Amino acid sequence: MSDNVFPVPAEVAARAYVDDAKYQEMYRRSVEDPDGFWREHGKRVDWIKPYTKVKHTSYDYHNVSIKWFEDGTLNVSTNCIDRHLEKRGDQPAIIWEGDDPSEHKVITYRELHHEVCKFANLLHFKGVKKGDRVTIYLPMIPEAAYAMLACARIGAIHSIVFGGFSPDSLAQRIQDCESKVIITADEGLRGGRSVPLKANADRAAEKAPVDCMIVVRRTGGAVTMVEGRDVWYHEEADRVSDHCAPVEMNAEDPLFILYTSGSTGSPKGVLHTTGGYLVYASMTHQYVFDYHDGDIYWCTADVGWVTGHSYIVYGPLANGATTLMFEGVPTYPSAGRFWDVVDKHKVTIFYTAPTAIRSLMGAGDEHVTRTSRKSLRLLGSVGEPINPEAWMWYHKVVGEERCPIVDTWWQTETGGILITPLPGATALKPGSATRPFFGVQPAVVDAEGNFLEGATEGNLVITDSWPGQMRTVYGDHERFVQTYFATYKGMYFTGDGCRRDADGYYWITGRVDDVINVSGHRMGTAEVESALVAHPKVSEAAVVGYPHDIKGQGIYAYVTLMEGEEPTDALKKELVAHVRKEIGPIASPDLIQFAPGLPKTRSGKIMRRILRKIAEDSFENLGDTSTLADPTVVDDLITNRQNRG
Ligand code: 6R9
Repeated sequence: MSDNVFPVPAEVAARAYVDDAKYQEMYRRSVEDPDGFWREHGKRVDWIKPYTKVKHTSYDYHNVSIKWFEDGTLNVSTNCIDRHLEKRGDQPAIIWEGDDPSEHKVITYRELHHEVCKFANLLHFKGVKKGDRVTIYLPMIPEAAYAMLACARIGAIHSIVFGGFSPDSLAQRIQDCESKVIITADEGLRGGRSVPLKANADRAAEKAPVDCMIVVRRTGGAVTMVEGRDVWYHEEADRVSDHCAPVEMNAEDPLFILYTSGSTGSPKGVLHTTGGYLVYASMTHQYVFDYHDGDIYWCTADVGWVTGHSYIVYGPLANGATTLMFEGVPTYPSAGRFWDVVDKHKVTIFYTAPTAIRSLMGAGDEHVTRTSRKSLRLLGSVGEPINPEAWMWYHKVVGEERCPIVDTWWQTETGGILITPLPGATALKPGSATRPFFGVQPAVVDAEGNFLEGATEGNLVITDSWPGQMRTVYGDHERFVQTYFATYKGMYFTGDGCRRDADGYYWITGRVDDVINVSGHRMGTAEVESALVAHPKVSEAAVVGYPHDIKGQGIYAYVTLMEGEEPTDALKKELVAHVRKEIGPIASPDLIQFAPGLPKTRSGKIMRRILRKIAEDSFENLGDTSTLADPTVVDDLITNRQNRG
């Protein structure tokens, strides 16, 4: 191994579920005999009617179909709660840490059962039935987990919309899945500031009417309740019983929809189902984080993203774990907040995103070193490639060289982690997600789809299904097939590029499509473009990503104005505000360049390759520009570029 390598520490190997030999053996079996492997591991969840069939999947372009455990029945909420009650009734299921450091709450499995049953009964009382869609637009409060599990208990399909999305984005997601119920809160609280969730939901509901809005009281801020439509959660929950019989679900019944950005069109409703998802989320949670009884596990994601679904709620709770849920932000009240929380709750496993690591790294080591962090034994990273500098800082300063780092590569579509180290088995290389999890068969292909062998670089595909894979795009199976199975026939295309080294380690290099990754949040450039052109002064817009020290990628927008409009700084601000309003703050352009013309081919296609280079401030080698309709536009773009150095 030529790179900087960190071998498995002896103490870590000693307590881990798998060492390298066991990994090799289990991995081999998982790909040689997937049916046998998953027949055995599917038993980790409790089934009402055990499955007899295991894997029934086809990646054939003409007939893409993915089914796992298809004749089994189960309920996700009983797997996450009821089955633990006997042994762990008094064990904390959720430790909630508020935005304000003086606020925290511990919810035992028994209390979780009580809360989820009440919420489920309330939903039932409001007419929600099996298969109905429920939109959840909540801050990071325990009620978010109760609401998810309550839906699962009665067989409703939840669709969580991140609290940072605008009313329009929320409306679009309500409409797409035809949800008739929204669960929201009066306000969210982040970094001492309130987020007007109920007011946003009201505005969304003007465009996408719902029958019922259930409002959780978080801050006590003033809201308008609409008679006949809106109810307070705390008032209604008092009226319903805390017993609720779980609904028997087929393994392939939908569990949730989660919208995610792609390279074209509006966000896609990624659909995950019940059995395979739970088996996969719980198994990866146990093995990747080497979760043992007594661990205090903290994933800092928001439940509005897939990481929150699989690794705050479903995976950990299915394993009877103690999962910490954090309402706030990494820098409030100080840049030492994460480590204060680690010390306060004696967190042993900590899972966060590179963007947070980079921003805390910039805030200075003293925020870290003033804390103890003795409880920590494992660190994790997710959401984007972690640069080796950030990895080294995380390892040295945060983990004091004692804690392995699991750099976990996966996607909303994959349901759970696909490429990752296992702490007791895998020597680490900073910046590499290392090796595939059990049952995952990655491959690297060239632009034509030819397999590239050995040490190589190309596009990352997965050649066979795993239980946590998404099943379809909600309401649009053809879009599912076209997006993931049409580029390279017979394979799942991830949209990511990667390098594989001589040791067979995978290094994810980032998206190869028109998706940008801003602070670990996926954003389709097309979405930002359509928000920009919706502004009356904008005639055309092209959006690309560019390297950003903290965010990983920043949003760079080239904007052509309508005839006669003045390109002013005030207008730039107005455009940023406009995008925030249309999509949400996470889509705010970092840099806007007014461009009298965009580089286009004679057929009118924008040459993004050129725009990317200029945004990266590396325009010496723009490649072939001979197909441009008007090559002179490029000079103007370079002269007026916004990212210098
Ligand atoms: C879980 C999640 C998925 C995209 C994915 C890739 C990037 C995620 C990564 C990573 C390098 C890692 N990504 N984890 N890149 N190393 N460990 O983030 O899902 O929001 O759907 O984003 O994020 O580009 O394709 P999602």
